[in-house]
Amino acid sequence: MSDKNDHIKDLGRRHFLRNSAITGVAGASLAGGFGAGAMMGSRPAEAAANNEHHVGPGELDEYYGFWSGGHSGEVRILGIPSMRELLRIPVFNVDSATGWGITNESKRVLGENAPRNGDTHHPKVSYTDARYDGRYCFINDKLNTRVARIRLDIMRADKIVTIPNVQSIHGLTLQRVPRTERVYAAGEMIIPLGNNVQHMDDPSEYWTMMTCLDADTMEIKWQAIVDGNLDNCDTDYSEKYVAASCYNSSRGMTLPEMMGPERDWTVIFNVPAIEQAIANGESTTVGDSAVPVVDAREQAHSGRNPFALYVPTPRSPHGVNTMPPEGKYCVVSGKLSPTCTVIEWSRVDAWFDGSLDDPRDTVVAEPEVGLGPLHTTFDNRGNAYTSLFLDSQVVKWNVEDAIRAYNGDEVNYIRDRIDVHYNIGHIKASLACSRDVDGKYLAALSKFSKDRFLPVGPMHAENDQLIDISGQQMTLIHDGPTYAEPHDALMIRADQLNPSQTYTRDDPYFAETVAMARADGVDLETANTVIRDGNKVRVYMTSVAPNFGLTEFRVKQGDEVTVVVTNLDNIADVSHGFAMVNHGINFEIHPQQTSSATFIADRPGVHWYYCSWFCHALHMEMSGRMLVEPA
Ligand code: K7E
Ligand code: CUA
Repeated sequence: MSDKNDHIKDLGRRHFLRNSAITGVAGASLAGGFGAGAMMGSRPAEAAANNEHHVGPGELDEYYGFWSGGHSGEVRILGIPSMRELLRIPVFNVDSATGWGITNESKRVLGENAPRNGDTHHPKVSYTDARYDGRYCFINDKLNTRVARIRLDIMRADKIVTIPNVQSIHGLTLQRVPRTERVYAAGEMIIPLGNNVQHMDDPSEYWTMMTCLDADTMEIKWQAIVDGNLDNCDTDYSEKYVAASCYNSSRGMTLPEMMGPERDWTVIFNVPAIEQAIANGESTTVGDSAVPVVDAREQAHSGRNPFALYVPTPRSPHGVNTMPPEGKYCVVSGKLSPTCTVIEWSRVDAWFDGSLDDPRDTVVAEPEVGLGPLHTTFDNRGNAYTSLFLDSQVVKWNVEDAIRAYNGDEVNYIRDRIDVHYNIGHIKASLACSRDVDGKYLAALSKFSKDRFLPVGPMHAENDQLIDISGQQMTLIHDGPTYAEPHDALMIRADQLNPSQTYTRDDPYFAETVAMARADGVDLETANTVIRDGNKVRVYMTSVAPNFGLTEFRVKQGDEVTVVVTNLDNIADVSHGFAMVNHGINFEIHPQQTSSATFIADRPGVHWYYCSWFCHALHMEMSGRMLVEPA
């Protein structure tokens, strides 16, 4: 498809954003200071010549990919390597196809008055012994300061928690061993403690916190007050630490103020020390919240801070990623510095136990990798891969060689570079956040697609690219247009997930609806009946393709009507939908599921309902009438 002229054109376009970004944001100092390795030329990306990665019609993918949906508020599942989109899991948004945000079951998870949009960034799948166990996916909402848990058997969120005392949850990460018992959520924006209006005009009193949730109950265990804005975070491969990058260590309110310092820091929280202090009663609370809070700010401690280690890190650092399979190092990507900072976890132990004094002595390498390093991922051969936002490249570098170079050896740690299209953010190699890291595929989530796809108006597709990293050189094998704006992704092996094919009748997702029926004396599997309770009317019906158990029901104008549908079909993929015309009601009822929605019958007359999921040759005929008598 491409010829030499296309390539020249491509070079002209790809450097546009890089140059404007350097002059516009980072200033002159950012362009300087490159080692010879960093200047090594890159190969333009070419599509793989052969089709060994092609997944043919009817063939199944090797990996599940979990994609954040960004400001669509959802999480998506892709098949890898085909990059076929398999599912969208609505989380913080409203979804008409499934009825998420419309059904009573989803409203119980979302909260009746909670916002119905979100900004999802960092999906994380739960672990047992640092391996994916396929139980849950956790996801943050940067927009409305929430964390959600998605059950991976039914692919629906079952808990959504609003985090108190902070604004904006950005980084999200999980305890890896012995299993995921804790979820860490990094608060980004700084505000006065308790958002106390007395300090509104005094930014020196603005702070944020790291939050720890119990992964089993989704209750908040504790929060730790910290200096500077928290960005991304990751844990080690023990139960001890969570590290977060911090930008805006100067706690500025404007961009020039935020850009001030040459170094910000990586802050590493000592979880056992924090939890011991709380057990000893050495915590406080903030505002109306009952969550135990410890003070991990530097100025709160006269001697060594027992809760947090602040490692000076250049400059507005962004991604934080622990290197598999043993979790020996943590790589912090420099964003406005052309470097990555490599921290050795055992030296973090040494700092907390007092045998190391200078926080910078936890750093064992600081390779120069290119312009705008945002996130780093890994293969199983000791190599790191860093996304370079400004260079629009992925750079592959060897971690042990970078350590040798830091110690003064003449060694080129850069292994390869590949162009991506364009201005990449997150990057993730297959299984790279787990012990099972296998070094086969790398997803590169590019923020701009410009000329890679047919134009569709001012809003262009994003471009999720797939790169084969199994060889010495990286090979681009797929461009995948995607709807705005995925931030992060991860890949787990297909055998590490075992989703349900149908619901079970005792699923807790609709247990409250079942309890409501029981209180009404209704057996959901047999009854097709209408229960009146004052001006509240509960309509119970079954569905079996192609019939609803009730083809009509009668209510009075102004009644609050709750329709409860139980799908008795027991064959995988035979789903029904219940759609009430002109009432904004549509929801899914999958095999053996019970779903319900409540609305006001505010207009007299005939109102048709119909099945909205294609289920049968007589699907169009699967319908009924709500007859509303005038008040
Ligand atoms: Cu780099 Cu929110 Cu993970 Cu976007 S963040 S890129
Ligand atoms: Cu039931 Cu379509």
